[in-house]
Amino acid sequence: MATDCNSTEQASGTADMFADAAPGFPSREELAPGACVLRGFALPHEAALLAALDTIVARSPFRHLVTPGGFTMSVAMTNCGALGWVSDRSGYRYTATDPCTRQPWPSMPVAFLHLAVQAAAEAGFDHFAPDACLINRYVPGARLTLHQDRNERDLAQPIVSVSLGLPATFLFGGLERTDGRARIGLLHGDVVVWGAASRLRFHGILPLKTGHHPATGNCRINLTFRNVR
Ligand code: MD6
Ligand code: FE
Repeated sequence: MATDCNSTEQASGTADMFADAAPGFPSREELAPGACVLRGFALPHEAALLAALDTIVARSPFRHLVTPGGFTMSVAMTNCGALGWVSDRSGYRYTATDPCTRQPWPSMPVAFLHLAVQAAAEAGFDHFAPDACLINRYVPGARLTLHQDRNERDLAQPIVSVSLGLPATFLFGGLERTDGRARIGLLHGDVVVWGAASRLRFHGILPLKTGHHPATGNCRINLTFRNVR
């Protein structure tokens, strides 16, 4: 798919075709060195992603994890891939088995893997090899507080994050918790890739607004791909 940087120059007829996606689609927006949004990049994969998601959730259902501090997260989570991210009273970590089912996490669907590797390459990260995909489900009011993703061994590999369904506001901070934050609207099909100098930036998701999306109904789904080990 075309994702050249000059897409705002495209003929208005083409822009109209993508009026529901995002202004200027298809496009790449630089957020900071090493971080960009690929607007609408996942749209051609939408049906395959949603079908694969159903299969994963049938085996390892969404659940609300507890933070080490004892708070139940408003976002419901599951995983696919060799490793899954979990949290409980003893901390955050990656596990090879789903603590709910005591079975391995569902394997990473080919559609997920291809999208993640293509998006990373588009953003300038060759050789991305995700072995974990954290799947987040937000209903209205659910949020993700400011955090860093730092439980992965190889911080040279980026994170690829796919938004599906209802729109959300992504908070994009700096390397210190107290640094200023940009607010970035993420729509169905948008993919955020970040790594390099941005890999340890603080970030979060503001409380989801009520709405309905044809692909997901009343929720937002986020797929976050990482190389953990
Ligand atoms: C979300 N995303 O978009 C949560 N982490 O629902 C993340 O926490 C995230 O989007 C690292 C890199 C990109 C992300
Ligand atoms: Fe994160």
